[in-house]
Amino acid sequence: MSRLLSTFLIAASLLSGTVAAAGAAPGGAPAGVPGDLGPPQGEPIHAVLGIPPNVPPPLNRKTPAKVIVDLEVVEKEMPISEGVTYTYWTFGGTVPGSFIRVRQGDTVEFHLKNAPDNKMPHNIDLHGVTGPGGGAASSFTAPGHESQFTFKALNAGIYVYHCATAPVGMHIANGMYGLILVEPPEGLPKVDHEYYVMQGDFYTTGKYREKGHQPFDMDKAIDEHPTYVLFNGREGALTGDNALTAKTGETVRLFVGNGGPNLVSSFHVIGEIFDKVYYEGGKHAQENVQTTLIPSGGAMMAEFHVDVPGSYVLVDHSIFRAFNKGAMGILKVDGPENKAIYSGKEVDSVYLGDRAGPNLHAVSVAAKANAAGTLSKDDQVKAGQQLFAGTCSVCHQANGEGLPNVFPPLAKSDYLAKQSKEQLIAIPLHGRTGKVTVNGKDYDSVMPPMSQLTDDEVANILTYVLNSWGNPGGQISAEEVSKVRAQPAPAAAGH
Ligand code: HEC
Ligand SMILES: [Cu+2]
Repeated sequence: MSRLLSTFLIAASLLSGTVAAAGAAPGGAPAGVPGDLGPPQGEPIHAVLGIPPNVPPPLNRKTPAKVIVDLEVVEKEMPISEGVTYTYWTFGGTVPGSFIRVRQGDTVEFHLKNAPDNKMPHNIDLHGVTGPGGGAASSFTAPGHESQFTFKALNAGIYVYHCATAPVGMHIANGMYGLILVEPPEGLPKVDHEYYVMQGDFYTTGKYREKGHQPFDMDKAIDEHPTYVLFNGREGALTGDNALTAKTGETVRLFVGNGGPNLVSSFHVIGEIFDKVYYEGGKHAQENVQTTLIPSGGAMMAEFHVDVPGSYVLVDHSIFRAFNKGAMGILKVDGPENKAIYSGKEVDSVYLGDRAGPNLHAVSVAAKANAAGTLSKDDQVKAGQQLFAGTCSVCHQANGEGLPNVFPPLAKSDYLAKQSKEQLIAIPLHGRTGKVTVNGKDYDSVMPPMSQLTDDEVANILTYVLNSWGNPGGQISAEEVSKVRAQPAPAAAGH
């Protein structure tokens, strides 16, 4: 039995006494409404809201209270990826929205404000509310207005809230979702860290990582064909300097929701096993879980202890979403090695490539320079170096030397030096198969097409390759790549 589990059982048995006592209190639970713990007691309390990935502190309250929640809808432009911006609609200025924490039996007075310079009307449907529309029916709010409604939180659990104003899918796709935790009367077992993570799928007119401002694409959304699948609304929200943290020997509780609007998440943490998962956000826990399903508009709570230092990667295990659409986060665990459990060696570079650190800075510098019309060869080389590390180095190696008999060298490659610009651009776009002789050695293998790269990414990578390791130099522009992309792929490159 895990330490966490035994702690929980002790806590539960101690606290079941408290619950019974509360039920027997004067003016206690009226008959007939399960979950009602009686009228609110004491002065009204203003809810402390959690800014993701943070969760407000445990309530440690023994009686039901009146809790006032103030939540403001803010429409604003924010980065969705390095050098890419998106106009989000938010609850509280962040995606996901502010984390709300109340106790079962609380009477919640909800104030929804729609900021005056917003363009759209909004409302809120909280899945923890018993009542029509989960509050949506009472909270339609025009820009510059405020709505108020009150509900009693009858069921303990972790619940999604979201905007439900037409077109509902669009409001959700723009980031209008968050979580509300209704603590059981006895509270949750104590842990060292609680974190707030929410998955969402995003639909932009441009490709994944295509630079500049990207508008919402309704057709892609209807086709359920996301450009990005993200934790906490932005690529890199939980990696590099933004990684979640813990120390060896500590316990962690993750509240993970899925805003959708379309995808179901196969939520997994690479290298960890969840001691407990309160699946679907409800009362029962499954133990020793590897991957748990989180439906769109659903949530779960996972508890585990960390024993071995290193980086644990949060992913949607529908794995293209992790590596090609952004659904990745990191829990960084510090502490002494525990070789009896794991021999050691970092997982970062194995799994993450360029996403391991916040190292795409040069890429956004190049994107900005490109937008301003001042892009220099040097900008391209620097951006290309970072992109090469994430895309090409796994085979051709960081120093361009390749691997004998398997991956040909790009460093001082006589084959590369002979190619026209068009031929060179076609290699990453269409891949390469068949026999090729590089520096006197024959290779007969397959390089897969990397057509997911944008025009400027291909241009920057090739400019970097041309200007590195003694190669002949030169410069390739995004326009040149775009022209080659528009041509039909050669029937079989290399034959
Ligand atoms: C999955 C492994 C893999 C990745 C990733 C990869 N390549 Fe290759 N690359 C190969 C193989 C294998 C060949 C030889 C193919 C053949 O036999 O025809 C090759 C050939 C080449 C060649 C021509 C031969 C030479 O050495 O000059 C170039 C240029 C090249 N790759 C560039 C790139 C660039 C740029 C990237 C990143 C955008 C990249 N490759 C990513 C495996 C890879
Ligand atoms: Cu809305």
